[in-house]
Amino acid sequence: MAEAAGAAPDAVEFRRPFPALTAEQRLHLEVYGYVVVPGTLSLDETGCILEALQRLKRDLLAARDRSGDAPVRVRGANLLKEEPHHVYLGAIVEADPVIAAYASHPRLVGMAEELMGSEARIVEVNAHVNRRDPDQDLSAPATFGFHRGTDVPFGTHRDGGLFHCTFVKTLTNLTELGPDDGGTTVIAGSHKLAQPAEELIACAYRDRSLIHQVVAPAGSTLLFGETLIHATGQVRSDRERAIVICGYAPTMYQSWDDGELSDAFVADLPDRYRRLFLGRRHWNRGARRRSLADPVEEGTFPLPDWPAKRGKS
Ligand SMILES: O=C(O)CCC(=O)C(=O)O
Repeated sequence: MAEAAGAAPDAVEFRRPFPALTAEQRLHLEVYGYVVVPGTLSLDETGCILEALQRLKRDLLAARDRSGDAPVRVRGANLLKEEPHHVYLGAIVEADPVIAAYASHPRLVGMAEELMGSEARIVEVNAHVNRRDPDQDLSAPATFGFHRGTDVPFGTHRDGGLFHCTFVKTLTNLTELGPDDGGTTVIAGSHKLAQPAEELIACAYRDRSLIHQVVAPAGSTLLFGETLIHATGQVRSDRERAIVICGYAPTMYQSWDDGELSDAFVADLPDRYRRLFLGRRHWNRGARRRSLADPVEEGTFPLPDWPAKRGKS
């Protein structure tokens, strides 16, 4: 049976906007493979998530100090990288209610679905807190850990003349990002290019105008599809950078986070969030289609309250 275009097929609907991007934002995404949307979080929301991450980081480092070399988990989260200047926190979705709220933020989910061209489920939630690397020679031309999370032939399709990618991320900076503050770097336009990543990266190092970097006020979200070649930027200032990341994929895909949701968290999930958090054993992709002539769905979609109460929208 044909799928309906546009509308979410959810019976008990988790309300999110569609289209969630303005036509200009969608066009930017089409051309460069990424878009930065300012003000997705209010100052208060940004501050709450930052506090939650700092608390989690402290608790994880304290647990690691107690455990010696044994791997640690705190409220489901783990340490994916731990260096004096860079802590990478994994599987953080249950670590604080405000992080689960971030992953289910209606506008961010709507933005991800628009780029995916399908209904979304959460596949990973993590965060980076980093500072300048004391071993880096800042007078040399910067190099980055460029990578992509899926390949162009397998991970992308076109629909209605627009580019879509099955693996999508929202990266929200919780601290201000000026030009020296290590915002994410990307190779603009690489989201559509099936050439080997090494060749594209070598070209971009020869012509650095191809490397774009996020410079944005705190509470802004970088949206991209994982075929876009990207990397953590180089912090040159004295400021600490903190970003929270949610990865989304179609509902029939698996989670690739290195953690399992706890039974208690799953038992408490209201029906309207089950597909977003748990996916679905069904191959209907819940198509999402727009054209550039469709206006953005306006409206205020704040960070939801969490724990999400049953019956509340
Ligand atoms: O740290 C960043 O800005 C980029 C994070 C990243 O590379 C990723 O999520 O795959």
